[in-house]
Amino acid sequence: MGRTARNTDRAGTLTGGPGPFIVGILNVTPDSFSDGGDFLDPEAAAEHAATMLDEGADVLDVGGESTRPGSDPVSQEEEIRRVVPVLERILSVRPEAVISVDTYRAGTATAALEVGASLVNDVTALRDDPRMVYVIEEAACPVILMHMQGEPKTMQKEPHYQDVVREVSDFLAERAEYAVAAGVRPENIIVDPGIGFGKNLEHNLALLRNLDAIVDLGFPVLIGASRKSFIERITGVQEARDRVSGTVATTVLAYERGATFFRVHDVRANREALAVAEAVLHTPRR
Ligand code: HH2
Repeated sequence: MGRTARNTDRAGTLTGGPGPFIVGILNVTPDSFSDGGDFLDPEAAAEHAATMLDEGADVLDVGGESTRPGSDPVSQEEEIRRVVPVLERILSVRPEAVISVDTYRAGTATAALEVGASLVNDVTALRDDPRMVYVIEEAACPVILMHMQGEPKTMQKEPHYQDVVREVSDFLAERAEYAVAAGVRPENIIVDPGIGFGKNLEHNLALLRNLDAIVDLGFPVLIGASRKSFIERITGVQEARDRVSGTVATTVLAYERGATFFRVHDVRANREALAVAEAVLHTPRR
């Protein structure tokens, strides 16, 4: 059995579990909104990866392109050039790491799976690259399907919905159906409402408030609210790195509403908050 098969099996066990699971963010980009430029060097990236694993991350999500509002895409070659050496370095020092690759390009996903990534995080929910669904099907690996209105360059200009909760849950149901029709196993699907992706403050809050509509689709739900600007709109905290408390609040509330995967920068704070939330929510009543 090759390394790819071994690693994807491991991720499958994870998605079948009850959670909660922490997905630690590792952006190998010069321009990500909160940690851009910090981890471009594979050595620095591997060190940060090890810290996040030690702090309790279950998965590391490695991305080579920023999708922050207004960002420009990079080429597939550049994305692979950023991501692959980092994956190799992390797995050489922490071979047990479960790594997700944050990409919507089939070529990047293939290259990452070949060097030992275990799952794919596609912010376009398999819409951008028609070959992506077949990469997922063949690797038999978990995939995160995320909702986004528009594209990163323009998505925050004027997001508009009649009924954001219904439209996002219908979209995720349709994308999951598409994946299953192409041979992706339903148990390998994780869905994500895409906090901040073509959504204003009210849209984000409506989705968090009514998360049960997405949980009811029957797939594990991932929330990626970490340090995002809607937290600044509420709290006034301008520096992205300082939005930890606001992030933790979304993690705990989303966990209570049924989400089980949390994509975060600050692993320790979110892990501790989830431990307390789990203890409170799961203690049997007398
Ligand atoms: N958010 C970002 C990137 N990838 N993937 C999923 N599934 N869900 C998310 O909410 C999500 C995501 C944006 O955050 P970040 O990676 O911190 O910033 P940037 O895109 O600037 O690299």
